[in-house]
Amino acid sequence: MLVGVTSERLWWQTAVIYQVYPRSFQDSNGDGVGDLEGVRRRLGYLRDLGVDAVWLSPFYKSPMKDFGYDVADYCDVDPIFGTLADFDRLLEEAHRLGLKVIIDFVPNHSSDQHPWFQESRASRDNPKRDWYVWRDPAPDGGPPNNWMAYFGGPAWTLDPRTGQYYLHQFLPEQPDLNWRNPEVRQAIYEAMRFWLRRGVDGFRVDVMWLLVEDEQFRDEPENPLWKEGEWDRGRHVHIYMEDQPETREIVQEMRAVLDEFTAPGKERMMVGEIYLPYDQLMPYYGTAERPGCHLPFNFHLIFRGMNHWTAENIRHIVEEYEASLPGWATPNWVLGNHDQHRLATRIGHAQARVAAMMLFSLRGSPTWYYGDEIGMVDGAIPPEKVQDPAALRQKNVHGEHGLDPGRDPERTPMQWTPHAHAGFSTTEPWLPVNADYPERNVEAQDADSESMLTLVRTLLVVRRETPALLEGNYQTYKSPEGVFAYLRGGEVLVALNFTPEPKQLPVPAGEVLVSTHLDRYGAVEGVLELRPNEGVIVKLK
Ligand SMILES: [Ca+2]
Ligand SMILES: [Ca+2]
Repeated sequence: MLVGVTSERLWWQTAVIYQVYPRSFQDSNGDGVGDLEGVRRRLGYLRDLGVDAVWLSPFYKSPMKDFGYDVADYCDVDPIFGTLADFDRLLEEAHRLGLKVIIDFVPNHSSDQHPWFQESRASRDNPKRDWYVWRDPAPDGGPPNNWMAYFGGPAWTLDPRTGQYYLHQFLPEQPDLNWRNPEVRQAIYEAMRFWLRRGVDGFRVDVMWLLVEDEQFRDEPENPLWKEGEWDRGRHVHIYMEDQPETREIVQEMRAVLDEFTAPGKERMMVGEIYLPYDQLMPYYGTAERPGCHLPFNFHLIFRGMNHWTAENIRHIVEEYEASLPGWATPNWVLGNHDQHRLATRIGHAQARVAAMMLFSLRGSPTWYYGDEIGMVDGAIPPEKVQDPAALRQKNVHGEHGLDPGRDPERTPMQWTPHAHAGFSTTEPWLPVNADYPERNVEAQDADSESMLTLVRTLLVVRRETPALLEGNYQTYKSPEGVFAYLRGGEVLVALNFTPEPKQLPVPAGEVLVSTHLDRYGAVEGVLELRPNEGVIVKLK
């Protein structure tokens, strides 16, 4: 009997979420930048790939100082990506194909060009003054405290017009909203309702753990591990800029907004971007009585797993997570995104296949980054082509080693075909297409029965057709060194060889559903022979 089955499963509890970075997915009008109409034209590809939901990185009206994570209007589309009508067409088409649409939402900060900030900075007595975080200078005229920004330098910028500093956890062009102000909360919730009324299925909420800062603006303690010349923000331990208790209250309020629009068969959800250890991450789920974030992102494979990609380390991360989760909460896993180096670059092509098998066979909702299904690697970005504002701002820090390309390498255009500009655009794209595109592209891998693309499609078919992989519980299965194995629902065995050596795993009788090598099926009994870098899913008898 299948172990761990819940009586009623909601779509987001097992959904495979596919992240599209709209600038880089498909250009439809020949300006070299991807757009919403381009995404719409590629929805058939995503349906055939077998994902359940599409997450779109920001397409809001924006001066693009941080490529759309600086929002100048929460209720409009930037002309570079299209129009609201384009968005509606995309959404309608996605729903027609059975795909959910999750949009990025950026509530921590707006653009400095947002009318709210323009008003707020106009005078100290403006009604919107308190919509952002303003403080007097320190006695020496410097910033109010020692807080540092993510993208370098102090988290405070002096606005000479009114003689006060404003807070920005990111760029000076991204002032933090004041989440202690109830009017701000209501304005942001109303923007969420704007998209929920249009029909979006949910939000990926940007930097959810940074919404609120310490009310007393205390200096953060020094980080003893930080060394001169390293990342500015690493100087301190972030006990006052991050993960303040009030944030969880706000998350529950956001949940209530989503619940206003949730009906049976029409559940809305949110995924929260939260880079925290498990004990600090779990409270974002809320409680069974008063739930918070549906899926607080579990980034541990990215920031603890891939630096040390061994069966033992990954098993430890999975077991620790499974043990930390409240019984009613839905797990989630992710291997890459627009801020992290590419999966295949970090662990190699052979292990990227093993990682894909693991991601799609662990419990809960996995998120997949565009292009990883064809094994795209980090792009080589010549110094004069660097676009990432974070990298450009850190230039001085990295000056002696040349310019760090920041997050551009993982944002290169999707490689669709072996033709000009990889089928992404009819003109030179905003970032160079990777040099390997003539061989590595969707068209080529579509025709190859053992390609990474075929593997991902096959894994998603197996996942859909195997109830134990969707709903069964997780149980570690005893395995030799270098192998991570687990049972799902007591009846499906996943065995993953993290090494380039052959391995043997004692198993009861079963049948191979899929191998990462895509070349073996049929019965196994007694011993499962794993080839180098091979993962196998076995249905036990
Ligand atoms: Ca375009
Ligand atoms: Ca904040």
